Amino acid sequence: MKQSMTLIPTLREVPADADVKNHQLLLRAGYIRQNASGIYSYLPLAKRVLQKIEAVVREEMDNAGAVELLMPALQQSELWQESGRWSSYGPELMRLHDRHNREFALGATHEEVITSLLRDEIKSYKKLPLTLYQIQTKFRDEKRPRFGLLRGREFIMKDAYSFHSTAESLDETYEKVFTAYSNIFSRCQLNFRAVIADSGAMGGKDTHEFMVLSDIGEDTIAYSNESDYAANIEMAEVLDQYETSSEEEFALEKVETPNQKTIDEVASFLNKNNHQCIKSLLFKVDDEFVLVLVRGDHEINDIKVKNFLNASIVELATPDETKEAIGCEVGYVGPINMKENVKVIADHAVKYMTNAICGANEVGYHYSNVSISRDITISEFADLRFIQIGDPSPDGKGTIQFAKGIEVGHVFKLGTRYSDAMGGNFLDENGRNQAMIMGCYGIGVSRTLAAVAEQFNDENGLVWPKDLAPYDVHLIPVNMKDDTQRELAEALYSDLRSKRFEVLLDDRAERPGVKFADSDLIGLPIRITVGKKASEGIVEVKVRSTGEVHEVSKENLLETIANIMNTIS
Ligand code: 9G3
Repeated sequence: MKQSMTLIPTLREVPADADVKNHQLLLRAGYIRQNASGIYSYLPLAKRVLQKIEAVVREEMDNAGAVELLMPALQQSELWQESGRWSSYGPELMRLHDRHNREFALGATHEEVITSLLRDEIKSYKKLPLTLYQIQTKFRDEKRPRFGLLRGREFIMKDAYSFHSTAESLDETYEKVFTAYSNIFSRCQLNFRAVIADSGAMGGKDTHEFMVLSDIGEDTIAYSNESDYAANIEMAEVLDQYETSSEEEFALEKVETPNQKTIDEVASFLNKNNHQCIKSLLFKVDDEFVLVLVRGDHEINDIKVKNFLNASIVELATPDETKEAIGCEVGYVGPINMKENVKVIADHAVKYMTNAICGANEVGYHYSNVSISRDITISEFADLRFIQIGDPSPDGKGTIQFAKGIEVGHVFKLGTRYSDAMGGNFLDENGRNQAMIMGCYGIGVSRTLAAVAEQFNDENGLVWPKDLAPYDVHLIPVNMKDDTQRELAEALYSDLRSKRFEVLLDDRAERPGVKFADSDLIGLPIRITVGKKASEGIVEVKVRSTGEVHEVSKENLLETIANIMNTIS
């Protein structure tokens, strides 16, 4: 490709509203341009990188036995009414009316569409299992689009859906797709972890997120420093492993704590530590109130509360709701003599507390010397807290560290949540009507491009892994007005292309400094400079990732380029 023929609008300055590396560099190097908040054009260089990533995705998904199709982005609302999600999703689901005033959604995901397709086509277990995937633009009206392509309102996703007559068959496909994902992200040279995740609104159990480790990641990963255990912080299990204290239990005592409400305030006022206090928070769980207790130095994990109580809605009660339900304002709430209609559950760590502090359900008062077994009626103990750095890893190996992650993939065992709701049934080998068992598997393709850009750059610009770079070689004649340089460059251009290298020729009449700065920004793996020594048939070859430079005769050039491409990653 000749640069005078394409569109690579590089920028000198760092754009003001881009505050992470990948966003700044993809804008400056002329890969993307924003059309509206969270909505981008992929310019020619980005389009080529997308094609490279998609090629890797297709190869691995096809190896896993999946078959590609393409579904509509316009989805009739009736399908989402059947699954019940038309009402459960709010403004994030983009909706529109057609000319007949019928309601549609712009596809945020395709469980409804694929299930409605297959319920008409699959009648017998003999047609199962089946794994279908597509690579398509998705629409989600994110409240806060940010970080360029990392969180957009229109983005490219590979979404796959598998259909099974047995749970074992789903397990097999899940493993195959899991392996495909590991291969995909390894081939993209990404530093990723597969982490245990929460299936959220999707229902079903068993789900993993593929997280690229990055300081700008929005998710927190809890991982072991001595094993491959890794989990989304929401899901990381905390072992019920605490020391039982040998402290003598003293008599319960009501103490004045005027205007002392937070754990920190109460603990310091009573000359105690946070871990000697019981944190009592009231939650609205579906339509009842539950008082959740954790040790004062721990945080309640509402996802765990929700999963433990098998609830669909779990929200912290507002101060007013707390006052009305318990008759006392937050800050003095405690579990002792709690009202009959308020269930009390506690994190495992609370079980081991002695002579603890808790609210007295009276403004200005707390209890001290609280004995859990003597003074509190707790209906159940469970793992209800967020794991913390230094906690033992749930697999018993090592201790927990934290890292930030960018979610680039998510695989789910859905079960029959959609086939039940939408009549996705088949006749099993005994002629019985059964609901198809489903899995679904997503990769953020445009997000993966951004994650690669975030991981691969230096102070001068992007540094693409060779398998994803828009071109292999950047061929730069320093002076296009110099016949020798121009002719040698054009000869090398056709030689390289005849050997199937992808070449970007900078044939612009720009100053050398501009050409080299642009070349560093664009980040192709190899740069060939045709300069003063063109008259001797000598060119300079520079490896973008290592900075190494070689002077090479044109006779040896093709071999040199092939060797470099075989050694870099
Ligand atoms: C919506 C909107 C946003 C959404 C969803 C639906 C996330 C939604 C979860 C999934 C699950 C899997 C297939 C590929 C892999 C992920 N955000 N999810 O369902 F209407 Cl606005 O998308 N879908």
